Amino acid sequence: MPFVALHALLVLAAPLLQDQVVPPPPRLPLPRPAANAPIAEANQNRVPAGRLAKGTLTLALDVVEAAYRPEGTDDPVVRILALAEPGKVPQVPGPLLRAPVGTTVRLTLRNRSDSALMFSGFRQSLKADDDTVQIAAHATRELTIRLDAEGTFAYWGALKGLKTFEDRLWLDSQLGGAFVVDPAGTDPAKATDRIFVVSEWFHDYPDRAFESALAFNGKEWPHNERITLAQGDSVHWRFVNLAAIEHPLHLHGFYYRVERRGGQRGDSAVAPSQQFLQNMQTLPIGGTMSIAWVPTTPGNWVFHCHFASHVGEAVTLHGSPDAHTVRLAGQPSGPKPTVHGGHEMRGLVIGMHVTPAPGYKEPVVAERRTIRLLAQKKPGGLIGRQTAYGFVMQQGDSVPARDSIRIPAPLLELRRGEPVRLLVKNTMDEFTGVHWHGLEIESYPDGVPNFSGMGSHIMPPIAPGDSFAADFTPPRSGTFPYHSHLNELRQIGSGMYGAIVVTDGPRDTTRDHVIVAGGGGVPMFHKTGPAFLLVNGRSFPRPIQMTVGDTNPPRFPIMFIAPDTVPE
Ligand SMILES: [Cu+2]
Repeated sequence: MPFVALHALLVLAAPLLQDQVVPPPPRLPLPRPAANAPIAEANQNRVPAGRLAKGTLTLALDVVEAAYRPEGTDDPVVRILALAEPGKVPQVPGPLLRAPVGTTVRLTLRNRSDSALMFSGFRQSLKADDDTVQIAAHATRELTIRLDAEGTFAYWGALKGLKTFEDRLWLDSQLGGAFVVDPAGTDPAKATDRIFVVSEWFHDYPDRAFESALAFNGKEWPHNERITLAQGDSVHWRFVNLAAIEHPLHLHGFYYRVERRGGQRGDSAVAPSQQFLQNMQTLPIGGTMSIAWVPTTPGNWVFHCHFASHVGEAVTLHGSPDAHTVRLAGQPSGPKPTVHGGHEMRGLVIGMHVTPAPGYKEPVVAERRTIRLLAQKKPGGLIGRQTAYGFVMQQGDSVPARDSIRIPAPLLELRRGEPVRLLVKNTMDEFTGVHWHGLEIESYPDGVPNFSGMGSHIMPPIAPGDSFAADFTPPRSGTFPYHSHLNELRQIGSGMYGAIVVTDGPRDTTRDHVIVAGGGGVPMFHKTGPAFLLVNGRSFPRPIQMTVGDTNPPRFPIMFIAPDTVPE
């Protein structure tokens, strides 16, 4: 159902075009749960369901009417069907099925709801093609599943009669969970990996309006679990995407390897030679993925979906905190941004605290090369008279004009191992923060306002008129993006992005043709077209000159940062 997400964006886009405090979107009537419906608990997927003994996992799952609260304790509650072990609180995502390979699962599935349902994933053999299980309202089915393949799988239910996985919307959207088959001889109760299930509750209304909640393990940022990790300990995470849209999942500060990849038809190991170091991988619709990484630097870090709308207000039921209270310079006494242990991101974000190893000391650097960047706005600077947002570099003492910006932002040419200070001054009338994407640096300069840092030393949002010094030493050469990390849909979408090229030695500028593609206006998917995607700042980029037989052949460091899903 990707088209739905695009509609979501256009609804969001309209009010963002005005350069003023944006009023909260109207609250649409939400399907209310029955007064006696139990509130589902967020399932952290740490405790396997059922009873495992002598090679048999015996469990029962009931489908029940429930209430779902994806945000905080005072926030909206909506109606869902949920899965529960008998006598226990229903869970979102559904109970974790986990056992070693070779186990036989004896599952009693009871439908206590008034809806006829279909389940997928409870197939007789994990090597076989998927087979579905139909279950009438108030019926019970006894199922046997042979766990004859290792990996990360999913099971999910839907209202009977739906054609595809993506047709699930709100009532049946939280029927599903992770299904993990461990190597033979392992005890699932002792597993130290973590499992994150993505699910989306989505209700559409006339005129393309919608309400949506998008969460890892049933809760939205900032209301979800903070993960504590020890510096240097290897981390293994599994992901299951039960939402009807894919998610580019980005890890700050570190690189991960994808060890396994799967989907509704199975799960397979990625050959070690193909396990590239990466900080972003798209989790497809219905897909699974197992990643491994090592948090080598302490502090606070985020792992999040890189679609701006999936970490924004569009995917919440508009509970706390209200992202629309960001203060403007003209209203210094106005409401402060509401911050619940985090910042203005919402939705698909996992926050981590990496505790320092004994004796860890932040690097002390005597001298740094300083690069001055100004974060600025230019009213009417984009196609459609939208305000352009961007950066400009200050050379020497001459201050660039307040509305001078460049899209893409100035190329930052850094040397591997050379300490730099990126001094960002915010001349805009709104907050910002800048993230140096893919650079393995300390947490404080990483650029997530109100979260990056360690202990009580937390990076603030850069207020209008303020500056922020991001001090770091790039440890790896390559091409990296830098971009806003606040109000991403608007700020990145309107131009706050650029490339960093880190080299080991002098950069051969006669050979390098840096290509930076990104947004040229807040995404408005009902007006798709080249105007909203720019290549090197232009709808129709200039051709690159090359010479046949050149002994110094050109290279193309390429960076692409669309703020959100690209129109089809
Ligand atoms: Cu996403």
